[in-house]
Amino acid sequence: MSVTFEPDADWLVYLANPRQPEYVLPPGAVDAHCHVFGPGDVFPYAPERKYTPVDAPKEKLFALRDFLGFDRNVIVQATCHGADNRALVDALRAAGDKARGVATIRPGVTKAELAGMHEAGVRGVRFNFVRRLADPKPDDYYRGLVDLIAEFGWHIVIYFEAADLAERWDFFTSLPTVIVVDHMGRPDVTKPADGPDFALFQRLMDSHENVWAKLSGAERLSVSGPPRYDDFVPFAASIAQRFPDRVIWGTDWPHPNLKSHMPDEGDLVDLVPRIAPTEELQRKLLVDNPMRLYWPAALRQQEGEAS
Ligand code: 0GY
Repeated sequence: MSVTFEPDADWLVYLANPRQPEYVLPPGAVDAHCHVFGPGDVFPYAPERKYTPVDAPKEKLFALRDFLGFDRNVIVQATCHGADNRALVDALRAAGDKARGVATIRPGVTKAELAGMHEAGVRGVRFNFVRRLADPKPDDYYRGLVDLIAEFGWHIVIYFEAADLAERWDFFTSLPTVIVVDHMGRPDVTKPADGPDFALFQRLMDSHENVWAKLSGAERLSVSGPPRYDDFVPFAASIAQRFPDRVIWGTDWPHPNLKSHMPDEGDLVDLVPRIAPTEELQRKLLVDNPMRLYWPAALRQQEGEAS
């Protein structure tokens, strides 16, 4: 029997009809941070979830991908599905080679389960330290998971609040894989982008070549708000220009847990040329870097054909 879920009363729903961005995405662009939710009657939300969303099924994500002009998606397991990755895997299988995934796993996951996820397109795990979304665990818990994924060559995505960085510094900097930091570690964008708070995050990237950043989350970090998200831009632009080979970008669709407004993805895509002002930076951010991380074989093939 299927279960019906009632979304949170204050849940904001993604726009049905975003506008076409003015910025034209380069061929092969990857939306490297987005989610699928449910549908809950097919893929039930996790009992331990901290929020219940409105369904955001794969068909809507794929339609948005095509409308905006992206070629590919990286779908990140959202906390409302806990470590039940069935909705993610279903979306990956339906997308064919057009999507890769980042899963959530727990101790006890079997090698066969990991292999099945790998075969579907999972290439990373996400450790979520944001307390309103998950219950963060001691470092050793995550170290056990790192051991489990080693043989699959997966990387690690970490999501944390700016204040967690100092606290978990030793752990984050000891991780052996590529580390992708969601939403640049959630800086306080009311402070200067060249000030001491954001300097710690820049130091993390500067001193650790395995650390990458997602220059996403304008709609959840900005205080100045839509449509231009002016206060977000200097933060993302500084990282894009300083670490051009270790940045990726995503829409963050369907934008879980926003309370102030629901963004128009056309506005978000139009941030790209302000973050990455040259064609070369844009190509790295949207194509080369995510391809290197998630589709290395396809990238090698393209490069072989071009030479
Ligand atoms: C995001 C951000 C959020 C939610 C999640 O997994 C999640 O539930 O990541 C958030 O509420 O900040 O990247 O989707």
